[in-house]
Amino acid sequence: MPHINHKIFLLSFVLCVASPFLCLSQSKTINSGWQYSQDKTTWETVNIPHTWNKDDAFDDVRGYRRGMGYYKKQIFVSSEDEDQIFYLKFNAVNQEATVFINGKKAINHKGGYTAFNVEITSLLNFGAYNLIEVEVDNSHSDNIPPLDADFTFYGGIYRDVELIKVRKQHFSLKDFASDGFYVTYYNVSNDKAGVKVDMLIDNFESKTDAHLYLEIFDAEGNRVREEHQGLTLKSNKTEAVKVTFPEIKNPNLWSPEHPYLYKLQLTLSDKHGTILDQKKANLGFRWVTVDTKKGFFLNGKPIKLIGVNRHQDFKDYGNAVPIELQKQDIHLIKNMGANVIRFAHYPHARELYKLCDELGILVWTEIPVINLVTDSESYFETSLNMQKEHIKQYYNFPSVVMFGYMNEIFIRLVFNRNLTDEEKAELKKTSLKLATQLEDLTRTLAPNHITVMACHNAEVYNETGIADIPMLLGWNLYFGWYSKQIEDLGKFLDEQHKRFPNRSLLLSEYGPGADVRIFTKTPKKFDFSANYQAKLHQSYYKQIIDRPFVTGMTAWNFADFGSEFRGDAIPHVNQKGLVQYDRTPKDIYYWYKSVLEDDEPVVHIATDYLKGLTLFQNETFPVQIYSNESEVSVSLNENNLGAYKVENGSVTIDMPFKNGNNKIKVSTQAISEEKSIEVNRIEKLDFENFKRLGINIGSHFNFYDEQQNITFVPDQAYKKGWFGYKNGSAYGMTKDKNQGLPHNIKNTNAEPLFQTLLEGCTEYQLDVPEGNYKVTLYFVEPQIKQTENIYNLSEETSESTKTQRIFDVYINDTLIEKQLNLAKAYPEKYGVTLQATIQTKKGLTLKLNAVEGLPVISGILIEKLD
Ligand code: GCB
Repeated sequence: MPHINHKIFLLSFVLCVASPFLCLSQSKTINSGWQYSQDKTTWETVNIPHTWNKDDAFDDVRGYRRGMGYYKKQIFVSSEDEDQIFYLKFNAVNQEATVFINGKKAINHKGGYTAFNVEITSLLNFGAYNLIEVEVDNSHSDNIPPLDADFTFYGGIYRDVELIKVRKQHFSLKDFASDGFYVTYYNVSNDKAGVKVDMLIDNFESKTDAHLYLEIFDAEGNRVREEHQGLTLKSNKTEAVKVTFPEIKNPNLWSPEHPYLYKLQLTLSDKHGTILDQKKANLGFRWVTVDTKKGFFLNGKPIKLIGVNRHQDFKDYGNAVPIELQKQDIHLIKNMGANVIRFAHYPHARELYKLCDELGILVWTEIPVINLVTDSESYFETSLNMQKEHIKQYYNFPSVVMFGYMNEIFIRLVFNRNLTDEEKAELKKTSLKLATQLEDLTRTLAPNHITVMACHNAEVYNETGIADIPMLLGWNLYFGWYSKQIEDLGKFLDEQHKRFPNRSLLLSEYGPGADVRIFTKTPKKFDFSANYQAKLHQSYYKQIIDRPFVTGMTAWNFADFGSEFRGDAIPHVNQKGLVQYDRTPKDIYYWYKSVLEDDEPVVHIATDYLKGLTLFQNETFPVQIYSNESEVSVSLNENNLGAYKVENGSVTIDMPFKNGNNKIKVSTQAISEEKSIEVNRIEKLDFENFKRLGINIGSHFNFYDEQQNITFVPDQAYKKGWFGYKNGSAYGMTKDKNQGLPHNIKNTNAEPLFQTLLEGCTEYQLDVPEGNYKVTLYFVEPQIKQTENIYNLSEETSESTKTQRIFDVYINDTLIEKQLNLAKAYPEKYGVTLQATIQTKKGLTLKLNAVEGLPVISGILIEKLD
C-alpha cells in the first residue's frame, strides 16, 4: 500500500480544515415543511418529528388509526454537486416505509425503531427540485415485530430525516445505516486499554489510493494515539480496513461516577491529502462482567445496577418528541441517581445514548420482539435484520453494555385461552428457535457485550430452557400488583437462584400504577395511589439490596406512557411512571434520589400532591419524608415534633394538621426544607368550615378532581352526625384489586371517581344541617362488554351485559330521576352526572329505589348555596 508523504498530507489537512465544507461530507436534516396526508387527497404541512396518532390514541373512541400515512417534500439539489454521492437517512419511521424519489421506488424498510439509509444519487435531477415521497404504514403486520405489546404503536416519520452528501470515497453508509466503523476494546484494565477500529470504506469510482488518519484524544484534548494507514480502494467496492492502536497506559476508566471519555477521530483523505470524509466517536474504557453469586461488575468492581426503563413517548407528542425534550429525561434519570437505563422495548434516539456516554449511565438496549412470535420466514428475517441494524447503529456507544432482543415472549401463550396444546407446543418451539438465532447473532456481532432477555413470571421460561440462553436474565415481576404480595419478590428470586445457580439475574421490571390525584392513609394493591407506589418501591428496593446475587433493578417505568387499550386511572396511559407523562416528578422520584444520591444531601417532604386534604374530627394524616441523611428534625406549624430516624430513605410521620394552612419544616445538619399544605379539618358536619363536600363513593381513597377543584374524600359506612352508606358493596373490588372498573369512562377525566362505585346501595345518608344545597350525583353502568387486557392479569373476564339495572333516584323524597337505566340511556361506560337543588331542614337522604337489578352510585358532591 502506498504511504502518503506526511508533510503534504498535513498541509492539505490544514487547508481543508480552513474550508471544511469543500472537503467534508455533509449531513443536513430535512425536517421542515413536509406535506402529509392520510388519503392522498387533502394535505397538510407538518414538520418532522411527526405522528398521526398523538390525539386519537387518547380520546374516548376505542382504538387508534393504524394504516397508511403519506409524506412528500421537494428538495433542491445543486448542479455543482453532480460529482457527489447522495443518501437519505431516516432515523425512524413507524413501522414500514417505502421511499420514492422523483416517482421511482428507492427502498422499502420494515421496522419502526431503527434507522435506514438509501443511496439516491442516480435518482436525482441536478440543478432542479426533486420530489421525495414516503409511504408509511403502521397497520398490524404478522411479519414485523412488535406484534403486540403494552404501548401505543404511533405511526409516522418520528425521528430526523437527513440528506447526506459525500465524496466518492467515504466511510460506508451501506452497512445497516451504521457509522461505517466499529470500535472494539481489548485488554482493558486499570493499567492499559486497547482499541481497534473496523472500518468500511466505500469507493464509488475506479481504483484509487487513499489515506486514513486515526487519532485518539483524551478529555483535555491531548492527542494520545495516532495511526496512519495508506489504502488502495478497489473500483466500486467497499473496503474493510482494521486498525489496532497500541494499548494506552494507565487509562482513565469510564464509569457512572467518572464518565471519562476519550475521543476518536477518523479522517479519510485522497492521495493529495484532501479530506474526503471524517467521523468522530466517544471512547469509554470499561469492562463488564456478571457473576451468578456476586452480581454485576464494572471495571472489576461490584456495582448494583439501579435505574429505570424508559419509553420514548411524551404527553401531547406521541412518539414525535423533540430531541431536546427527550434529552431532559436522561438528565432527570441521572439526577435521580440511577446508574442504568433499559431503553425499552426498542432502540431509542441515538442522541440519548450519546448523552448516557457523557453523563455516565449504563445502558440495556433491545429490539421489540415482544409477547409472541410468528412462525414465518419473513418474521424471522425482519427480526434478525432489526437486531443487525440495532447492534451496528448502537455498537460504538461505550454506555451500551447490554444488548437484548426479547421481552415476555410467552405472555400470549400463557394468557391466550384459545390456543390448543399443539399450537402452544409450536409457539414454544418457534420462540426458542428465534431466541437461539438472535442470541447467536448478538454474540457474533457484539462479542464483548452482555446479552439479555426479559421474562414474565411464568414457569414456561424455565421449562423450555429459553431462560438459559442469554448471559443475563431479566425477570419482569409484579408481585403486589398483578399477583401475590409485595414480599413475594424476594421469595421468588431466592427460589430461582437456588434452582438455577448458574444464571445471572436482574429485576428488569417492577412497579405499580400510580396517579398523583389519588392518596390514602390505607394504600391497597391496585388502587393507583401514590402511597401504594411508595410502599411497593421501598420494599422492592430493600429486597433487592439484600440479595447480592441479583445484579440490579430497573423500575417500570421512568415515566407514564401511552398504551391505548388501558383503563388506568388516566385511561390510555400506563401509569407506572416515577414521573408523570409530562415528566413532572411523582413523590417516588424523590425517594429514589434519597436512596441513590451520595454526593449532596437530599430532603423531600412528600406533600405536593395532597391537594384539598380533608380530615375529620381528630384524624391525622401520614406524611412521608425522604432523605439520604440518617436523621431529620421535624416541626409542624412551629411546634417541634422531634427527631426521627430515616430508614431506607424514608420516615413516615402522622401529622396532626390544623384547619387551614400548615407549615412543615424538616431539617438535617446539612439541609432543610419547608412546605405548606392547606387542610380542611372538619370537626363536625356543620358546613361552617367549608362549603362543599365530595365523597368518592365505593372507595377508600381521596381523589383530587382538577376540574371541580375539590378532593372527593373516601367513603364510609354511615355514622350518626356524619355521612355514609347504609348498605351496598364496592363494585368489582377484591382483596387483590382495588379499582372497580379498569376502563376508560367516557365524558369525563375524573375516572377514579367513576371507576370505584357502590352496588346495591339503596340508601345513603348525610347529616348536614338546615340549608339549601346543590347536589351532584355521579353514575356509570359498570357491566360493560369485556375488553381484553392481558397486562391486567387479575382482571375479571366474565363480565356480562345481561342484567338490567333500573332504579329511581330520590333525595329527601324529591324525585330526581325516574327509572334511571344507564345502559339504555347512555353510551357504554359513560360518566353520568345528575344535579338537583334541595332545601332541607335537616340532613340529606339519597335513595336509590331498585325497579330491576342492583342500583349503583360512584360519587356525590354537595355544595351549600345559602
Ligand atoms: C410488562 C411488560 C411491559 C408492560 C408492563 C405493565 O411486563 O414488559 O411492556 O407495560 O408489564 O405495565 O404491565
